[in-house]
Amino acid sequence: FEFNSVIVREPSPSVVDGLRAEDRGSPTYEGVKAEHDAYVEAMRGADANVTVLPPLASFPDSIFVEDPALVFTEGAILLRPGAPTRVKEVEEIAPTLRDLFDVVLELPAGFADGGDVLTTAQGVMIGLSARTDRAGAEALQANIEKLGRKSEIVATPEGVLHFKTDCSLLDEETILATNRLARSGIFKAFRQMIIPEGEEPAANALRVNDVVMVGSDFPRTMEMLDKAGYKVVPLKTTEIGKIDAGLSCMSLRW
Ligand code: CIR
Repeated sequence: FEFNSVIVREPSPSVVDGLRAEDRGSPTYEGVKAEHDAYVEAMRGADANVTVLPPLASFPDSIFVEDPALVFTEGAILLRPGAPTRVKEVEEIAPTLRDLFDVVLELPAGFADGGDVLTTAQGVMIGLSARTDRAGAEALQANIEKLGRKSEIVATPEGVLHFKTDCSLLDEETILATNRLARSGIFKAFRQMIIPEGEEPAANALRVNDVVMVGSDFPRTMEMLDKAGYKVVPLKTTEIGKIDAGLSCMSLRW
């Protein structure tokens, strides 16, 4: 959770057409832009150097730069998003990663979204989902090993978009998770904080240096983290939430 550098991409007006599993109404471009602007400010406030990429009108979901690539201090891995409309986002972000990283690996097989990958000090967890298949997860494991890290393949709860939709890292030994994911027992090596019932989308929080960014629509989660001593930065996620996104989705961090 200690990061010097962050990449984000400005939303395009086409973001209103972003993918969603269930239609709860489209977000407005102005609303997404305001949430994104506040996010970039929060990143700078957390002492990260932010590279802001230009909007891509032909890719409505390209604001969610976490999905087409995975980055570590040791190098970057270009992924293959499991949603057909998102596959070519990889070509769009690749030149930036080749500029910024000495080592850039490619996924030789399968599909994998960065939203399914949780990096912890113990190792990298790769969640199988509708976007990340076993071939992609195994190819990703091989690449992660080349970068000198350990990884394991785990399950994402049924009907949940990404593994990290339901969990985030709070510090070296603590995971914030929904009850449905925590129940599976995969976080037994960690201390767990469980999301209060009804606030499940708050599980996609984001620790960056000394702050934890949390969706401001989730007061009970914010209070729980605040009481536990975390420095909570509330950020509005109402509009991006309509297209199944949360706070980790909008950046690559290393
Ligand atoms: C999608 O369905 O791909 C986007 N509408 C949301 C992506 C959210 N990304 C993430 O959780 N890493």
